[in-house]
Amino acid sequence: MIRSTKNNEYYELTSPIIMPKASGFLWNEKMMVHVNCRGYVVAQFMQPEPAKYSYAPNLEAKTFMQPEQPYYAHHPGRFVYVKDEVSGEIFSAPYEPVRSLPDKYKFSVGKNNILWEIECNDIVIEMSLSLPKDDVIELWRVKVKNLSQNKRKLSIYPYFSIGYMSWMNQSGEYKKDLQGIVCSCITPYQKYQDYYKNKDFSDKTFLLADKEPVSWEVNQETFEGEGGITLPSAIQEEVLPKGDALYEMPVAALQYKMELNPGEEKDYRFMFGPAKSEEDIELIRKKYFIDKSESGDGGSNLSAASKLSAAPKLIDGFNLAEIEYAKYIADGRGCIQIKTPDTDLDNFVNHWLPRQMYYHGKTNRLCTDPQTRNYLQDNMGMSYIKPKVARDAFLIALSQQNESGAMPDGIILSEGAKLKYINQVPHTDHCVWLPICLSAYLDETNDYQILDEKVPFAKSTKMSSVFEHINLAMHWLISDRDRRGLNFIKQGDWCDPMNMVGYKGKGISGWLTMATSYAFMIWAGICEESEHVVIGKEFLLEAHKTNEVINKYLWDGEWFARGITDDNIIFGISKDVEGRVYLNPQGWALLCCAADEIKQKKIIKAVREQLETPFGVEKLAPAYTSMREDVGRLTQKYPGTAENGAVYNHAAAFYIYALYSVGEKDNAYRLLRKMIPGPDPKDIIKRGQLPVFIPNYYRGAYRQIPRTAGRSSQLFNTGTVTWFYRCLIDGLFGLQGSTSGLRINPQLPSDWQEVTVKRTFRGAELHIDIKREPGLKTTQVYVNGNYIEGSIIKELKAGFEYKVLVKIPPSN
Ligand code: CEZ
Repeated sequence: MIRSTKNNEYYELTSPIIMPKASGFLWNEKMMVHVNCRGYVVAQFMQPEPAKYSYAPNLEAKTFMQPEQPYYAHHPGRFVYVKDEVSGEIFSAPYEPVRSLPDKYKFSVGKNNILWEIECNDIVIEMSLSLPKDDVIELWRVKVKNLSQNKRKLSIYPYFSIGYMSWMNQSGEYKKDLQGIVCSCITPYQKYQDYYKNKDFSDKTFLLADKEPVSWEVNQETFEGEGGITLPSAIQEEVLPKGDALYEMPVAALQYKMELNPGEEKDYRFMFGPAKSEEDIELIRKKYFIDKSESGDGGSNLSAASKLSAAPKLIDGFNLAEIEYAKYIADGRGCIQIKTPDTDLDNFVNHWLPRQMYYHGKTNRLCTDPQTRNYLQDNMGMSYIKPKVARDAFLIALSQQNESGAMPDGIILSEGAKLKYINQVPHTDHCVWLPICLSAYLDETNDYQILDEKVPFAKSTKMSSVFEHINLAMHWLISDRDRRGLNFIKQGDWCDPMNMVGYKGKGISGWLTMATSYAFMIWAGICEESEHVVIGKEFLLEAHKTNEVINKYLWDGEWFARGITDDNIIFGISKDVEGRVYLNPQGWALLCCAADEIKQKKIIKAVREQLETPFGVEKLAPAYTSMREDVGRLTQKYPGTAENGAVYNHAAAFYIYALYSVGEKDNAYRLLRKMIPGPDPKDIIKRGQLPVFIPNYYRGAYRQIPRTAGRSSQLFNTGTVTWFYRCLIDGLFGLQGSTSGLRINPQLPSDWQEVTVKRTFRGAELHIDIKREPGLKTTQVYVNGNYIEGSIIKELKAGFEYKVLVKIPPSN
């Protein structure tokens, strides 16, 4: 069974096998843990580059977070083996590695913690994971309960995987004074320069316990023995061998023995994470496990040992950290609380969507050089949550602009960081995101003063205003075109792996030319509002000219082409067998107004017939099944995955936003709804993902490979979420900010009669009822009972509450 709890604080799954990849994630600004329902965990922290403290059992390539993370028996995880000392029966919580099906099972994904409740043979194991707000530590609780009518003799074995830490040096041992296991390694390197770079790394991994174990084992092979990970030999003995690991693969396994009377329960707490030194680990122990209530002075004078078996109601750092973390996550609330006929949509929008946006804005996907388009779009989302964060991000990004007007492929966020991976491949689209993302910030805050902020350029002392910076970027887009007026693509645009269309310097991107036209339109609007009227008119003209070029060279008759290669081959057109129609040119042709009404109808028809699936709208179809050397790496991705024809939600969100921009409210809502798993449990199971985040894609190639279609990538790093939010604010509910106030223009799906929205806007709180009114021709807005002329609510004051009634015409 899959359901949201009454207060929507958790999404619950009551089987470990119907959705084996179902997952949740927790983060703070230094770390992220992605946890699946069976106990497997992908975790990373920043030092400042991403690093691990629980590794795979073999050497693993350092890379960015990948979609469709494969799991396997020795995949890193956090488990508790349970042995009935009388019957010898063994099971493990949450499910891996023993995989004995429990009598009862519950996986609960929360916003600031993740819970499991496992019942086997009248023994209940409850596990919970939370994080502190600032430190890199996993905070685990384990509770053991005896539900049977007789006394039970048990052993439990918390098992935290360490894995293959280093080919240069790895070891581990139990440290009595720290009451925990400490494993150490040296991050491998060969160049002497790296010694100095690595020497301050947190190369230790610790597992600290609040209660003293009866035994432990730190040597993976000794722990498993011939029994293997599913039935380790060591737990079949009376006690664990208390071994260490000496350039052997370590593990962190402890043993607790207990006799539980009927109804009795026992609690344990553990901390797992990286550290530089044992002194640091000692400090962590003090900070989190020393009871603050008793002595109020942090208890430093009392011996650690006496503190360890702490008094029942503890006020220690561990508990305070959980409370503080819950506050931190709750602080990332959005600016709308909705109540619609679609309660599952309400749950997602009110509880989960802003959380995923906050994660992006606060962590920048845990990299020190986020791709420029990701950085701008992720922080665009913060305009609705923490506008100051968005403001600072725009200024940081512009300070790394070249004096030529070009934007870099990545934004350096920490000193000494370098542009890595995809940021070493030249992409031509970064400038378009400046006005597009800034406009959402200006709509929400009206902070046009930002345009006057003086900001430097990369490697230069020259300072210019934000307005001049963006104006320069717009001129750069005009300059980076071929003789037809179409924008070059070099080795990629928004589509990263479209790397061979223009690497010879001639190929153009149809999508980017449309995005450029849209950026010009948006910039013209911002110029207009900031009294740069002449420049505004200039760019409006540029947009019109660009739309003419788009229609001249890219219209294929029923839809728009994706681009033209170095060899002047137009692709993404009806005569192509694979990659015949791409979604992005269609959506952005609507956005930049290049498509007149006839063309709008044609492209919406083409998308619906060729790209729409039960799981959303695909990025292109048919998916490529072989390399196309004048398109590139994209065509080598497995058909239906990622950019090669998946339901790539970011592209789908653009299309949905575009549908709202041309008033296609029912088409837009249908596709928006398909982006969230469910509400039908069969759909959630097919996608294999709980509706607690939007993944970057669901498998596509629906008409080619139906078996895997709809499967979630489980990758929650995606620019989709901020655009989904814009679709709600600017489209579905039409509660979009403007210089003169809040513009009311709802586009409810035809079968909705009424919704209510609590909208926080520039410090004011608006309680908005939107209702269909029989016989009404145009929308009418009443504020505190007074009819207001037009559709903009003006002079809203921060700190004030307003009751708003919006009457809308009946659906035709
Ligand atoms: O990365 C994303 C980028 O972060 O791909 C999007 C792009 O717009 C985002 O900025 C579409 O291409 O290199 C690859 O092949 C990867 O597929 C990346 O393109 C992709 C990563 O999977 C992260 O999703």
